[in-house]
Order: sequence, then C-alpha cells, then structure tokens
Amino acid sequence: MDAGLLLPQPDLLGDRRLVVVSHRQPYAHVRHGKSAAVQVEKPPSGLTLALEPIVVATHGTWIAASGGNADAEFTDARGYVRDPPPDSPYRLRRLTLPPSLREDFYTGFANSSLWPLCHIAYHQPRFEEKWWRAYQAVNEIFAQAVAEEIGGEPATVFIQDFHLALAPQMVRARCPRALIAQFWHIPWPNPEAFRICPWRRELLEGMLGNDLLGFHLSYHGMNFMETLDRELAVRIDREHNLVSRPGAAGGLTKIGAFPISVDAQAIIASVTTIAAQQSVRELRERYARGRQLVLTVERMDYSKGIRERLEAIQRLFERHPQWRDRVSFVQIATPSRTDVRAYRDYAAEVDHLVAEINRRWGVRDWKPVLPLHQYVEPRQVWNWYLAADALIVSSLHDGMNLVAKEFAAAARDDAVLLLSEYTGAAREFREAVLLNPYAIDDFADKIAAGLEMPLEQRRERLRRLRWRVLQYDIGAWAADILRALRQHYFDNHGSAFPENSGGGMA
Ligand code: GDG
Repeated sequence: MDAGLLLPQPDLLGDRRLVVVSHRQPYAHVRHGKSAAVQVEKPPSGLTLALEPIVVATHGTWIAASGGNADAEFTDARGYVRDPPPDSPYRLRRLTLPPSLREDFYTGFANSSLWPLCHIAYHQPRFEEKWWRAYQAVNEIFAQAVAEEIGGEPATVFIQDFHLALAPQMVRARCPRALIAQFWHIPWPNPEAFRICPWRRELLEGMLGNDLLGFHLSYHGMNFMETLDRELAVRIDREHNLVSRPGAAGGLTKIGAFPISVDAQAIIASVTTIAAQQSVRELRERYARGRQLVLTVERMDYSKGIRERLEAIQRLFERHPQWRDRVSFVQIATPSRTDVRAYRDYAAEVDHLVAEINRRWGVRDWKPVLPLHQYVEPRQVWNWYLAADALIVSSLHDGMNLVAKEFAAAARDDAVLLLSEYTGAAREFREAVLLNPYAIDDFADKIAAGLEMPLEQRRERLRRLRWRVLQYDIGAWAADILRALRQHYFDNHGSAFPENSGGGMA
C-alpha cells in the first residue's frame, strides 16, 4: 500500500501509539527443509499491507501468535522479534500458545463453533466445553500481552476478527486508558441463529469492551445490535449506533460499517509488468488453448459454495450444450483448516465431484475442470486474474470476499465477474452478474449468460467495477476505521468542556 495515503493524517491516532492484535502474524520465519535457509513469509493478506505502514509510523507494536517453524530462532525470551526484516521495521511480539490450548482454541472453538455459527451455510456448529475454555484462555493470553505492552499508557489497540471476541473486555479491565477497536471480518448472523451458542452472552460482553466495533456491512451491525437487544440488558441508540456497556459508567460502544477492500494500485502495478504479461500468455497457451477460461480462487471451505458451483457446471453442459468442450474451469482452492474434519471431508467430496465431471464431460485432451488445490504465490494469483475471461465467486455466505475485489483491479477490460449475492461485495458491485449459488439451474444459466455477454457491456461493467475498487481501497478502509475511532472518542470524552456536556445517550 502507498503509505502516503495514511501518513499525512497524523490526527488519525493523535499521540497514541498503536497496538495491532491478531491471531495470525504479519510475517513468519519459515524453513522449508532441514538445511534450507530461513525465509520471511507474509500471508497474502491486504490487512498486513494496510496496517504495517501505520504501525511503523506510530512506533507501534503488533501482537500475534507464533506460527512459523523457525520463528523461535529470531525471537527473544519475551517473544519480541530480534531483527525485524527491513520491510517490516516495527516491534512484533509473538505469543507462543501452549500446545494443549492451540487445537481446542483454533481448530475447536474458532473454526468449528464460531465460524459455522456466524456463516449461515447450513453447517451445524459444534460446541465443546473444553474448546470454550481454551478460547477463554487464549484470549486472556492476548489481553495480558497487550497489558504488558502498553501498561497505563493511552494507546490505541486494534483487535482483529472472531478469534479474539473476548479480548476487548479483558484488555479494558487491564488498561483503562486504552482506546479499543475491533474489526469482525466475518458476517454476524441474525439473533435466531446466534442464540444456539451456549456462551453467547459472554461473547457479546467481551465484544462490548470495544470503543468501536466494525463490520463489513451495516446489515451485520444491525444483526449484532438485535442480538444484544435479545441477550443483554443494554441500552441501544439506533440513530447513532451506540450501545451503552453494562456496568461501565458512561462506556459506549460505537458500531460501524467499514467494507474492507484491497490494495488495488499494487495489484495493477504488478499485472502491468512485462513479466506478468509473459506469464499470462503462458497460462492461456497452456490452459485455455482457444477456449474460454473461467477462474475461481478461494480457500477450500464449505462456505465458498464449491460443491454448488461444480453442480452448476454439470448443469451448464446439460442445459447449454454449445459450451461443451469450449470452456475450461480453473479451480484454485488452497487447502485450509485441514485439522478440522468437516474441511477434510469437504475437500474429498470436491475431489470426487471434479473427477465425476471430468469423466462425464471430458473429451480427447480436454478436461472441463482443472483443480489446482495448492497454495499459489500472490503475484501469480493476480496473473491468473488477468488471464481469465471470467471469474466466479459462489460463496453461500461471505463477509466481504476479497477475491472479487482483487479481480476487479487485475482483470482485462472485457472480463466478466459472476458474484454470489450472499457476499458483502455484492452490495457494492452492482455491475457484477449476481447469482444465487443454491439455485443450480439459474446458476448454470448465469454462467452461460456471462460467457455470452456482448463485448461493450462487459467493458462498461468491468470499468465501473475497477473504478469502485480504486476509489475505496484498503488504505481508505484503515483510515476510515481510525478516523471513526477518534471521532467517537471526541464525541464521548468532552468532559474538559463542561458547558458542552450532555452528549451520548439520553
Ligand atoms: C475472510 C472473510 C473477508 C486464496 N487462495 C490463495 C490466495 N488466496 C487469497 C485471495 C484473497 C484471500 O486469500 C481470501 O480472501 P476472501 O475475502 O476471499 O476470503 P476469506 O479468506 O474467507 O477471508 C471474508 C476477509 O476475511 C477480509 O475481511 O473478505 O469475507 O471470510 O486475498 O487472493 N492467495 C494466494 N494463493 C492462494 O492459493 N497467494
């Protein structure tokens, strides 16, 4: 990200130092093979790109769980990275989670309870007492690390995602002068869905430790406030989206909508290099060979609707025979959460369906579906976007979906985006071909319509999509959240000016 986007605005944080807290670390030290050199690896996350420049500029700290197999060699006894890499020059504190907690926290409560609970994808969440206890314990570990980092300082603490729902309240109890914000990267369900969670009140109370709580959509924020209304004795000011925290005198949590985005400039800069153009030519020669190339990119996750999409591909060949042998579906699906049984079973089902489609519809040297079930380098993912004639996002439920936004930045002007209406991105991307992944016949017809769309219409739609993603990129997202946090602070800490007091909730 262009650091210039954020740094000329010193008032975003005032003189507060920033502490970013996330389960996943911004970079890992990894050794592939015993005698290999150690590499610094960054996850393919726009979040790291957005937040790193602010942490650097404010001399801040990032606190995250250790994950790389060579992390310990570069970390001191308290978990601080000794010599941060030149492109990440800030303090990173790595927390080593006890092995006894790690699985129950991550594989258990985070990915087998909270993830399915928040995504209405008809996948039943499971709740185990010991997972919940591990979740509480890990949240305590993070909160304690924040307290060690900032003590009584008036710092800004920015917590990420559903792994750390309890941490805000725990940080508040330890650091009363901290300003705390959290961004919830996944949907928030309606109260009926959420009420099956045995520890729903504890989760809600934890999240009310925040001064600011951000979701992608105001719809998720409204669901959250409805849930609060049902479950806790709180007062809600719906006009200003403010919730008064139970037991905290004058404590208010502001709920806001901040649709996350991508680093569109960086993606465009990368795909316009000569090396990228060459790679795109190779990809098309190898995988399209005169046919239409339709791409999908996602983690191997049931919420992404991979099974439904494969069924729609079968239906496409049945209902629109003109497309047999004329289109290749390249399926990049990175293995994900393979410790969770539901994910392993899902991956096996997907493999089975792909084989069945290829057996039934493949001819001579052509197979309709090409599964690339492996990790692909970020720049190569962007090259694939540029090589594609169309991209399908088939999520059954998705907070935002960054793949759609990355595609809008990278794709050719005449490419087509087919987007599930159950993604957050569908709210902004009106020019995409919207589809319902549950309606298999209609889904198949939409694929055909997308492939047959007149050239002028494709161009106009794609240009508008690109404009949208350039207007509101990941830098704008991060700046918006910090600005809202500061504004909320000013609105509710006016005690220095008694003649103007009386704001907040009546
Ligand atoms: C959660 C929410 C929300 C995927 N495979 C490869 C690869 N990817 C990259 C994509 C994209 C990212 O992973 C996936 O982001 P999404 O937004 O599509 O989905 P989730 O992982 O479920 O993310 C989601 C997001 O948080 C942010 O708030 O939008 O709704 O579920 O960047 O490009 N990247 C590389 N190789 C792969 O094989 N390099």
